[in-house]
Amino acid sequence: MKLRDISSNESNSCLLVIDVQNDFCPGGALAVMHGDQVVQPINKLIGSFSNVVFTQDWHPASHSSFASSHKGKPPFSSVKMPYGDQTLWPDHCIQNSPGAAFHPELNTAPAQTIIRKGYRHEIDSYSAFFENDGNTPTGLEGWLATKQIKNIYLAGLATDYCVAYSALDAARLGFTVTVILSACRAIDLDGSLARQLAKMKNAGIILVEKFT
Ligand code: VGL
Ligand code: ZN
Repeated sequence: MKLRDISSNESNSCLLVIDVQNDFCPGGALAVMHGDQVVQPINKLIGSFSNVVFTQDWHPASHSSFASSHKGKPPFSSVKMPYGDQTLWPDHCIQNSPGAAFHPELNTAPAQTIIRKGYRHEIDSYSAFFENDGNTPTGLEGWLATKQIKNIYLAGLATDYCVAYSALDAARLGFTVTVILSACRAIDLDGSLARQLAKMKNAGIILVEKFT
């Protein structure tokens, strides 16, 4: 089957654009290499979908996922939280800060809803569906269900964190999931990109370079 045979502009498909925010782009607090290069491909993709949802990493100051909240712990080290291991990050995407804003060239107008995540002090949320305890819902599943959406296409930042966690949760929930890799960029911490790509493949997620 050719990829173009999958009709993305059908009402049962949704493009999920993950965390295309200033702090994940060059010059930002948690810059992903070439993170800004996803903007133009995503703007193009948006035109092919009749349903578009954005996510926004949205932390309070002193969030528990920030290394600065853990004395003696450097960024990119890890701590045990009640819900499991948590990587510690530089302070990023603080609510209402310029770093938390979407990239200025991202076409956000078509967004039907914007899911904010990581807004509770004690818990991080990589996935657009569940917080990092794997259990607390963001509400996105219900939104998609009431719209009768079955197919999810993902693009954004970062491939190996918020995109992968969202894709894996979507697959677990029974959606047909496609990740458009040319519209994603990765953090790649200690081999995380290869690990997460393998995990996604194993979960039956369709990984494509391009969407045409
Ligand atoms: C993300 C680390 C921390 C992401 C968010 O959007 O992939 N990564 N917060
Ligand atoms: Zn974050």
